Amino acid sequence: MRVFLTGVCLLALATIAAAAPTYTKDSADYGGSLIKSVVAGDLLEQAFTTATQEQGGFIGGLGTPADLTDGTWGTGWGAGAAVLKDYASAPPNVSGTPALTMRYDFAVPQNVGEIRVYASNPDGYNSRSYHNYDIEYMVDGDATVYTLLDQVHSTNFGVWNGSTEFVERTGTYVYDGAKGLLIEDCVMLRFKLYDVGQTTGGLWDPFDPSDPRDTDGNNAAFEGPGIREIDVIPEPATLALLVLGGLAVLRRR
Ligand SMILES: [Ca+2]
Ligand SMILES: [Ca+2]
Ligand SMILES: [Ca+2]
Repeated sequence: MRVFLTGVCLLALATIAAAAPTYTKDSADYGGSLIKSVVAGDLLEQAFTTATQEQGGFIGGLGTPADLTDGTWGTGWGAGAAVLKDYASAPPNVSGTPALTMRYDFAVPQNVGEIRVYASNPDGYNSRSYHNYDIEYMVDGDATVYTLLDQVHSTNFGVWNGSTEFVERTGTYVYDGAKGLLIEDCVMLRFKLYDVGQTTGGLWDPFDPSDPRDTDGNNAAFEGPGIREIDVIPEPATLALLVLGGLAVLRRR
């Protein structure tokens, strides 16, 4: 019996050890809905978070850093939405240059449960509906910058919007299913968001064919995504404590 239980424990440990960040791809056509909706009041909207635009930017008049974390999807290309700059990886820049790099610092370490990014193009089928990004992070008491995931992309590279699929909006949901906890004691998150396509409708990676990171044989994507929001959701246990804390406050009144 002891051998059996030890085996079960080892299996459980192996399962835990095998846990790793992964993500779900989501998309919907005009009139449709994504599985998840933009969240207001998540960790990127707390007062103690500092947002820094480290590199890149937006198409003039079509976005600011605030639009990425304002808790709204936005209407058309108005407030709440942000179109990232085109031609980020084109000469004189190098292959793989992000269209925008945003860094968020937490004054108080946070337990992150899930990260979500959403994009859409309200004007018709093309690559601005897609998105592609890297996530880096730091934890409390450690100066190392870790990579959580690279090239989180909303559909497969090479898919063509308006022919192989018809998509107005996309979402990616990053999580660690085995633990329910994605990053413990997180003090910094960095998002490197890339251009996603060309003037028609494909999703391309941001690397030239000469770049060893190239996956699709196409030149670097040069059309920016229409980002709607970046949500960072607390892990469920933290969320439960927040709810319990809120209930305790209510009871005291
Ligand atoms: Ca939000
Ligand atoms: Ca928004
Ligand atoms: Ca490529």
